[in-house]
Amino acid sequence: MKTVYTCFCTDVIHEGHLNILKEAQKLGKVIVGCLSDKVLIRYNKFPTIAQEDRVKLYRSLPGVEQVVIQEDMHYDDVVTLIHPDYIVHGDNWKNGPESAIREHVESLLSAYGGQLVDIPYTYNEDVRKIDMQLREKLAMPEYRRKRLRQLIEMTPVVKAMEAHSGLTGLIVEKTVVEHEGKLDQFDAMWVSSLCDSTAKGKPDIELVDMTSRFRTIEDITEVTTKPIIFDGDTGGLPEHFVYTVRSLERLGVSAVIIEDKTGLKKNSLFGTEVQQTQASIEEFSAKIAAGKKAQLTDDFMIIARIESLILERGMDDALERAGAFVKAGADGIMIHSRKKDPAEILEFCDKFRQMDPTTPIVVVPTSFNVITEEELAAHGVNIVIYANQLTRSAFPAMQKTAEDILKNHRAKEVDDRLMSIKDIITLIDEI
Ligand code: SPV
Ligand code: MG
Repeated sequence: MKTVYTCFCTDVIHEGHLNILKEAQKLGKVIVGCLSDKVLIRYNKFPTIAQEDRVKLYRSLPGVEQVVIQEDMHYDDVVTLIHPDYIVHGDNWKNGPESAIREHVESLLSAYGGQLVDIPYTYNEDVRKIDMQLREKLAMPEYRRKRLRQLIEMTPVVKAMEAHSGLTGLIVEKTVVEHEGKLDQFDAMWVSSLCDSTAKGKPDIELVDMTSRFRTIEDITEVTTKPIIFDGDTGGLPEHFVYTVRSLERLGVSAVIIEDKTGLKKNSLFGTEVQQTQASIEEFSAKIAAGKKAQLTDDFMIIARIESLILERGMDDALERAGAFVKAGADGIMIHSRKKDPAEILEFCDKFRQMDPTTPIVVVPTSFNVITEEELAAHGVNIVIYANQLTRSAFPAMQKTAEDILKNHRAKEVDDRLMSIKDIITLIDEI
């Protein structure tokens, strides 16, 4: 009896999966792989049911002899373990980033004469509906909100990218790359005060009011499913912050980061070039505690951002604040720096981890951009935020196009570097 292996990465079984199983059974005894949570989040959709429940689901399907967990995007381990005569998969992986995985499978099989069988992918109205229902489930506030905490548990480092509109949200949602044979994508979105304000042509001084900031969140949540970390600036008055917490929870936001500044807030990247005042430990701790008391769900996170390094108050002050803010109830600590050298960030992380091994650490490597996510994770960082790079890449491109049309009195010269109208209209999902 021949052995057939197929790997599933779905929470709902539809006609397409049953068809794959039916075809696989014709070839031999069928072993189904359940792609582990860790791999699923890098590769495909976020799981809406637990890994154990997916295993149970696959085991209950007709003709399935055995279910194994596939712990890597690539099939090396399962091939070594099972040595299947056939690997069966829907033929949709022939195109796009997943084709790199398929090529690797081909090379593994060819080493011992195994065979790859591509089954025509089933796509009909029922399958489309199931896909849409899964997406909708992921987009709902109760699912989206808890997803950041889940990700912190599931992945060594959560990667968040800035979004300030439906379109930038879609870029963060949909961008998947294949690099050196592995697929990757962003885990979460950062709704930056700098970029949200800049998109509205306003300075980053808490001038754009919360109603407007919530509108931005809604534009993003309408078209995406990934979790949101909201830049709450100073959080405002504690009496106002408690309402912000409730609104953010209701919108399905996973976390708010508030910074320990008081008075007129200016962007941190100005550092000491402008007048900025740090809140006292007592004042800021009281704000965190008020927010935590107001929060209704267990999922939501209030993350305290420490500005001591930005304002050149020293490492000891930063660490003292971190300890105090965690004591006040903060669910995470963001440490910021505007130095190019990541040394002070790493020193903070190492020292903080000695006193607190678990509270999540968040960093924003805009200035210290030489360091990689992996290096940061090795120093205990849990969340890396790319805070403004989409805005900063779009702005010069738009400015150059405007200048060139003015110079040429027509748009022909710029056309080659523009996205086609067809591409832009197909970027947006139709319901
Ligand atoms: C933002 O993106 O608005 C931030 C991060 O607060 S920073 O601009 O680095 O202060
Ligand atoms: Mg900000």
